[in-house]
Amino acid sequence: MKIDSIELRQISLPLLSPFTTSFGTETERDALIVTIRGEGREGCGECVASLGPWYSGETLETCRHIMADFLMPLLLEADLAHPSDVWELFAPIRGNRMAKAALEMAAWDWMARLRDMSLRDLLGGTRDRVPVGVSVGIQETPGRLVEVVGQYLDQGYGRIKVKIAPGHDVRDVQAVRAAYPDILLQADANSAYTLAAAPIFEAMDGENLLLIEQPLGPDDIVDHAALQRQLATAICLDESIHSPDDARHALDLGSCRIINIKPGRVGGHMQSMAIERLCRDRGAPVWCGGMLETNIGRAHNVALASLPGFTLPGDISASARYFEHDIAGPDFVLNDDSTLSVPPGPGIGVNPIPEAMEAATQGVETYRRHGAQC
Ligand code: OSB
Ligand code: MG
Repeated sequence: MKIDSIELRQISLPLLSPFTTSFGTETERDALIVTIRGEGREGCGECVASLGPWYSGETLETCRHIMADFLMPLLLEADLAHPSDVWELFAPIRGNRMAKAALEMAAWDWMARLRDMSLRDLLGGTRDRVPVGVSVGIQETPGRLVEVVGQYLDQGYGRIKVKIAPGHDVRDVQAVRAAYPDILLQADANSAYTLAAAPIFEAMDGENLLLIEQPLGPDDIVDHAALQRQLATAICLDESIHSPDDARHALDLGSCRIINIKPGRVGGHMQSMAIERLCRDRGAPVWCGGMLETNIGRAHNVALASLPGFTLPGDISASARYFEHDIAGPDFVLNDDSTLSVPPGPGIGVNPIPEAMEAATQGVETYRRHGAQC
């Protein structure tokens, strides 16, 4: 199968409410939407890098550069039999997993549509509905956090994740736990601490948390292993896991017992599936993380989370949690069992809404295959 053209569209969408983590406050989501066209079909992916290198070293600008100057020339010359070939095709380029993922995932959507299949079926997903929760940003006071959590519980979310950072940790977690003794609750530090902060995590050990996500350095697995030995609560790694090898090393070392898989962070669907398989073989639960995606990235996450190893609720909230006017639809709506339904396809099962896409667009570039008829 040959690709005729690849479009990169930079978009910006205001978030319905600001999202504060240990690395800052986001009030809008900027992203690159990738559209692959060829053989009479098109497929979309979303680059989840941010404007700045806060969560990851990649930014939207480095991704644009790596995609345009290194990855697309390979993809535009390829004759693809299956989207699982894209990861290998990109092997000569090191790192830059968010850039690779955006193109690879667009290729999965495109090729699922060429076969008139859902992405879920092409990936080998086994679920029709995926369990989800909501990730709640840092609030000004523990009281305000309890209020915001209460609003999401009222909407039907069965699992709450609270963001923590120095000054917003033990008291916040204790306040939410005291208000809601029985909910599934977890905390995400986004690498805001060092091993010297172990007492803070020991103080949370009695709060019956499902997991504590990425307490220490963004590439660390050694200190996390030391911390995990001191805690009863499971550590879950997010930032530290870039590949199936990272996942294997972390599980071997005892750095975590649970892994958050974000396809953008690990280089796309193939790498996500390899981590899911490895963790399933080891009996380690995985769940699908989120990057405040539009419905395009969300649809990819929902399809991925339908694989059997994704046994914990994902950070894949309903569309209404993020933006007023998403660039693609139909919206994802929360089912009454705190799940999202996996779209029946074709492909990811959501399509761009041209007017909304146009309104959010900051710039568009199109790259064509030599000799393509368009
Ligand atoms: O660490 O999981 C994270 C958003 C941006 C960067 C990092 C993270 C997050 C989230 C958002 O938690 C979850 C969502 O998309 O709903
Ligand atoms: Mg995280």
